[in-house]
Amino acid sequence: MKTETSQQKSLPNWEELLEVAQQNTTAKWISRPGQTPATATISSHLHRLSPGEKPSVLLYRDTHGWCPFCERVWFALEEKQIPFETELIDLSNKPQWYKDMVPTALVPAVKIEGELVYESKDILLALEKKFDRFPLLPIASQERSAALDMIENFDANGLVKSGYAFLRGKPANSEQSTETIPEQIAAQLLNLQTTFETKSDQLEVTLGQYPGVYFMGEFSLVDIMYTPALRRFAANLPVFRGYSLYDNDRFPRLNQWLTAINKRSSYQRIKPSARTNNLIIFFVGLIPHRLHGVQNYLGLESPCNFPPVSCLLSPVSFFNMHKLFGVQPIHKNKSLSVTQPQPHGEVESQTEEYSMEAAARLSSNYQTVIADIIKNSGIKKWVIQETLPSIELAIDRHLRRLVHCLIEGSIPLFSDKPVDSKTDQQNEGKEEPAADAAVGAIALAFLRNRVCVPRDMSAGAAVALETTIDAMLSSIY
Ligand SMILES: N[C@@H](CCC(=O)N[C@@H](CS)C(=O)NCC(=O)O)C(=O)O
Repeated sequence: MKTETSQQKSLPNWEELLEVAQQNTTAKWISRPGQTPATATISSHLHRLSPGEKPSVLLYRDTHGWCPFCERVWFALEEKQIPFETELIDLSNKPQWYKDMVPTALVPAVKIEGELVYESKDILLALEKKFDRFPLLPIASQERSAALDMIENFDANGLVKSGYAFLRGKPANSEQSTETIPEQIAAQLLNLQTTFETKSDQLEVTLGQYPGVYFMGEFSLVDIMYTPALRRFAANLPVFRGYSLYDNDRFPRLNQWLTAINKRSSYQRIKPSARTNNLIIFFVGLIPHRLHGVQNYLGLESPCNFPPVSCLLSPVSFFNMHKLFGVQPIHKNKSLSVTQPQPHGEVESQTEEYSMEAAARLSSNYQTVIADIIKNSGIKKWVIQETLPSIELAIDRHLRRLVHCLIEGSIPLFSDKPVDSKTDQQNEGKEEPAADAAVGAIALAFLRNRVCVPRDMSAGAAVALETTIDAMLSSIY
């Protein structure tokens, strides 16, 4: 990154920023006017279709991109390079037609050439049967049946259940901790940890059965089955239990596997960031069986209020939920916090493409972002109606600086104020630097913590955004 120089101080307008950013990113999103979220990622392989040809697969998945079962199907579709359309289902208010159509009423579901398939495992197998390009099951019959066994026995082996029990600090299926005395709680936690470790030892053995990093040697549906849960544990356990899977000498193969999955190119647009995975656990808490479909039950504001680049919850809901069900992050190690961006071993490479994606996402959606900051950051309480327009302009300018720096790859210094005729004319030289910095600090910190991955942008783009915001914030006063 270079430092912002005087030549770069003239701030472009939003249209100019959007144009440059869009020219430099391949990440594509479609608009969903009047819906929430107002944009959605699209299949990376739609361009394979001839003009006018409709994709043969329609994927129904959750609006916020939190569902680990949808993640499996989405991953397989990208891996097999199948062009597909997506329909987002609001799990807090499932449409009647969806409940009528899918017997379980759960996501994911797909239509393959109009034929409905539901349950993530069955969808993966159906896709495999229908689309033979880029096979995700071994060809050799013995290995194929071993892979099918592993897929079939995924739930029965108890690894995922033991991981979530350890994370919740409560035995599976219990709402209350069975213990109340600190020593007993600690003993119970140790028990849960031991069970999880024993299950993970078995996984380590399974990973060693074939040469190569993946379960079957070559990447397969078995890896896809395990990806969402294991990546969530790798992100959540350090924060909530002080327990790391990465760099854990006990699980060298699992470490190699996690690293390989994280880098797989088909996974880059799909994967949640560690930060999003932790925020989900922190805010939503863990409810057995119904991990993510719990918004209404918890009395949240309607998720329809969530703007597209934004996310999680209002501060009020945050505290209520946190008290009700949330898992507490531990503070034994001060360097760990719930918003810790990436666990060790999962640091995203910073490429220009990611910075451009973040810049494009923000500049295509800036009005919603500004409205979200004003509505939900708390800033509104401290300003009188007459000053609101100038606050809006100041936020607009801080966000354009952010996007400008993402595009330029520069480190923004707050003291180096760029010329911006729009706001400078309005303020007629009356602007107070500290007041302006206060608005910038609120807007940028709020935005950084609201981005939800992969819903709002890819994990790589979110890291580029966070890094640039952090650089801006560190020079703000
Ligand atoms: N066994 C199902 C589980 C799917 C599932 O639990 N989906 C959750 C979202 S993560 C859901 O649809 N929840 C909505 C609800 O419980 O009403 C599968 O593998 O597809």
